[in-house]
Amino acid sequence: MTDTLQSTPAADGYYMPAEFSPHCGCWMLWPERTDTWHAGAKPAQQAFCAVATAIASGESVSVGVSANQFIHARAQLPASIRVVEMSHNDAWMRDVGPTCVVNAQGEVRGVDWQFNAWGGITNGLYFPWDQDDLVARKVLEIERLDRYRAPFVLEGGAIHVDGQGTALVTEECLLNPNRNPELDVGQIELLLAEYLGVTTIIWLGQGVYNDETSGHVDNLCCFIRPGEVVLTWTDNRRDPQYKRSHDALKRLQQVRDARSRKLKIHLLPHPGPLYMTELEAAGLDSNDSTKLRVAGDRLAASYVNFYIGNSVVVAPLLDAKHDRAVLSKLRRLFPKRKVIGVPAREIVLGGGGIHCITQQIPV
Ligand code: KQY
Repeated sequence: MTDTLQSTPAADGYYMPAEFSPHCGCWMLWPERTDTWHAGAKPAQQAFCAVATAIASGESVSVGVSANQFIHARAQLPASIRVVEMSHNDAWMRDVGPTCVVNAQGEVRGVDWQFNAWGGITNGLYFPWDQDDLVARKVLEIERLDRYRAPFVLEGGAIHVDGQGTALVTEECLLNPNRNPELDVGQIELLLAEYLGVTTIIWLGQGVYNDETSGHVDNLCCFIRPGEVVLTWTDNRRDPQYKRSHDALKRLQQVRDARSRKLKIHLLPHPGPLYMTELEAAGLDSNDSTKLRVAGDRLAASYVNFYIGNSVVVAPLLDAKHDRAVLSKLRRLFPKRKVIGVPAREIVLGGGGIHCITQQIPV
C-alpha cells in the first residue's frame, strides 16, 4: 500500500503556480539547532517570529515545531499563527516542505522532493536529515493534499517559476554531482517538465558566492511577475559575485520565456560583503556531523531572497548602506503589496534567507 500518487503532475494536468499567485497559507519551521543558530538559536527565533508575523498580516501561517520547543514557540509567536508539533532536522521549509501544484479546476496537490541536506553524505550540511525528508509529507497530510514523491533530489529554493510554463534554475545546483549524479541535463529537464508542469527552463550558471546550497536560484534571481525578474547585482569587479551576476544577466538577456517574451530584468544591489563575526562564531555549538562555520566566513546574503505573500512582500534588511534603496525599489516593483523589511542577518548566519524559511500553499 502506498499513499503516493503514481503518475506525475504534468501527466495529471497540474503545474506549479508562481509565488505571486494567491496563497491559502504559508508554512515555516522553528529554528532550534545550536550548531546552525548561534546563542542557543534565540536571535534566529526572534527573526523567524518577525517574518511569520509580517506574512500573517496577509495569509494564514503555520509553524512546525519540535516537541521540546512547542511551549516556547507557542509563547513567542502571535496567537493568529498555528503552531503544530513536527519533527525536523533544521528549519528550511522552502527546501524540505512541499512544492504545490494546481490544475485548471483549482485543485491543489503537493510534490515531495527527495532531500539530501544539500549534498548528501560527503557534501551535505548535516547528518542525519531523515526528519527533514518527512516534512513535506507531514505538511501535505495536515493540509489534506495528495502527494507525488519525486524520484530525484531537489529543493524548493533551487527552482523559481512564472506560473506560465517557465522555470529558472542554476547549473551550479541542478547539475551538481552532489544531488543526482546519475542524471544528465536532458533527464533533469524532463523531470522538471513532469514535476513542475513547465515547458521552458532558463539555465543560469552559478548562484551567489559561497552559498552552501550549491547556488540556489532563490538567492540569485526570481520572477516578480510573468516576463520580469530581479537579479542580485554588483558593479565591483573585485567581488567574486561580479562574474556570477554578470553571467546571469547575459543569459537572461538572451532567453525567451515559455510565451516567447524577452525578460525585463531589474537589478538589486548585492549586500556587503558581510562576514560572520568572532562573537557569532563563538556562539555556535560544535557538532562533528555539521558543516563548520567560522569567524570571517563570507555570508551568502542577498536581497533577492524575499517572500511574496498575498498582500505583503517580506524583504530582508541586511546592509544599512543599501536597505532603504532596496525597500523603495521593491515598493515600485510591487505597487499592490505592502513591502515590509525584516532584519535578516540572523537568518543569513544559518545559511539562507527569508525565502528559504517559508513555503506557500496556493489557493
Ligand atoms: O536557499 C534556500 N532555500 C535554503 C538555504 C538553506 C541553507 C542551509 N543551511
